[in-house]
Amino acid sequence: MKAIIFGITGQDGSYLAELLLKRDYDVVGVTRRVSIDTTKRIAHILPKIKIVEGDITDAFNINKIIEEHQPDEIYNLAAQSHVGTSFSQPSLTWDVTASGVLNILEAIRYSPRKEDIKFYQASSSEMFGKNYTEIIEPIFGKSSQKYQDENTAFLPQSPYAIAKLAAHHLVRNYRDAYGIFACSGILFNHESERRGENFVTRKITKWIGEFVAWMNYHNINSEKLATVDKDEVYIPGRTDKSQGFQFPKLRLGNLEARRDWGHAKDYVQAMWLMLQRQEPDDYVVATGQTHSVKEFLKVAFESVDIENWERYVVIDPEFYRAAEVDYLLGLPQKAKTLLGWSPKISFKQLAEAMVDHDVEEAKLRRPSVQTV
Ligand code: NAP
Ligand code: F7E
Repeated sequence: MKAIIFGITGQDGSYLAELLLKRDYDVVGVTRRVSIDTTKRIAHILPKIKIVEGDITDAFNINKIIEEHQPDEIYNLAAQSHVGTSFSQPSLTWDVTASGVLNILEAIRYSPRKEDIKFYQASSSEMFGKNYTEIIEPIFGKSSQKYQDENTAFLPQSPYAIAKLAAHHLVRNYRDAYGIFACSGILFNHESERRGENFVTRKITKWIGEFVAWMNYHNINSEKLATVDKDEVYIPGRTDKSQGFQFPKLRLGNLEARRDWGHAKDYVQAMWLMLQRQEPDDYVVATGQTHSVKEFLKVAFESVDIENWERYVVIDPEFYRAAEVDYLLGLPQKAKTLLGWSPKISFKQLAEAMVDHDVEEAKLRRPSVQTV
């Protein structure tokens, strides 16, 4: 079997490539030309992958790649995937995240091998935006529950979500109109040790890693922290505060937002399973649990024995969004029943694994212990 992965250098692309290699696929990864090396996440498997240069906004190029490599499966994970950035770069977001998908679908539509190609599109829970379904009967042991599933109407809140929704409808339309085996996975937030550093979970765990390394470097523990003012954490050791050891606090936006967070390793399994079914379809992939950013902060800080995370966080309106998605909780019943899929890694395990990884990584950058 041969698969093409668009977006192989991203978080999900790296885990999916590992999964497909384990299943003896020939993996072709499409990377765009940039001025620095973007293959860090797949460096360990690079010799086993065929890398080709391509950009999903270039229709001719995409067509050529698909014709040349004759894949059995195509996974489109490429996108401008940051919701905040989509407010400042809506046009680019549209070109990559919506039009790019059309380019791939058109290439499949006119391919002489159309019948033999299965296509996966990375749809997103952001498409639900402000909407949810509410039931009053007991579910999950509670008397009422708000959730999103395949039947919940979409109400996107950002240029990213609107581009993803356009792509989602294109996939459905090309499936109905041209009989293409095309599936959309409506994936809720999934994170990992390889998550991009400007998504909230990784931003938090990277900060913790650097902070722990900084404390170790200066040979201090949390009780020794002297003054904590608005923007910096200070440690005594010099004559005045301006010369004392200091570390910038963690600057975040809306801490009340709730997300259904799972681990990316679990979620790429669901992508593959969708393409192994007899019929193409769309599936919600989620854990069925929701947590606020505050809850993530608590679990992440507690995993390095810091109880009072509030002392280290500054609310910075720069990270607020023009329109916010407040609540996401996915019900993955269809994926459980039809794909036999369920997540293995819990919220707490996810946060702890990310913190452990970033503490270790920061240690390598700041290895020695100095005495104050
Ligand atoms: P990611 O880490 O941001 O990776 C995005 C990938 O797209 C990167 O490989 C990037 O390449 C590539 N890319 C961007 N623009 C491109 C272009 N014009 N042509 C070709 N490739 C391009 O995203 P992720 O977290 O792995 O997510 C994978 C997909 O799932 C994305 O479509 C995302 O929108 C969607 N999704 C993610 C989540 C989540 O929680 N992670 C949830 C739902 C849906 P570079 O390395 O060169 O930048
Ligand atoms: O934000 C809040 C922010 O950027 C989560 C993408 O993979 O998942 C991801 O989109 C929440 C939001 O992810 C900061 O306002 C607070 O409410 O980590 P995020 P996202 O927007 O949910 C979906 C499913 C995708 O499809 C996307 O591709 O956290 N938040 N303070 C912050 N967010 C960020 N980034 N930075 C902050 O400082």
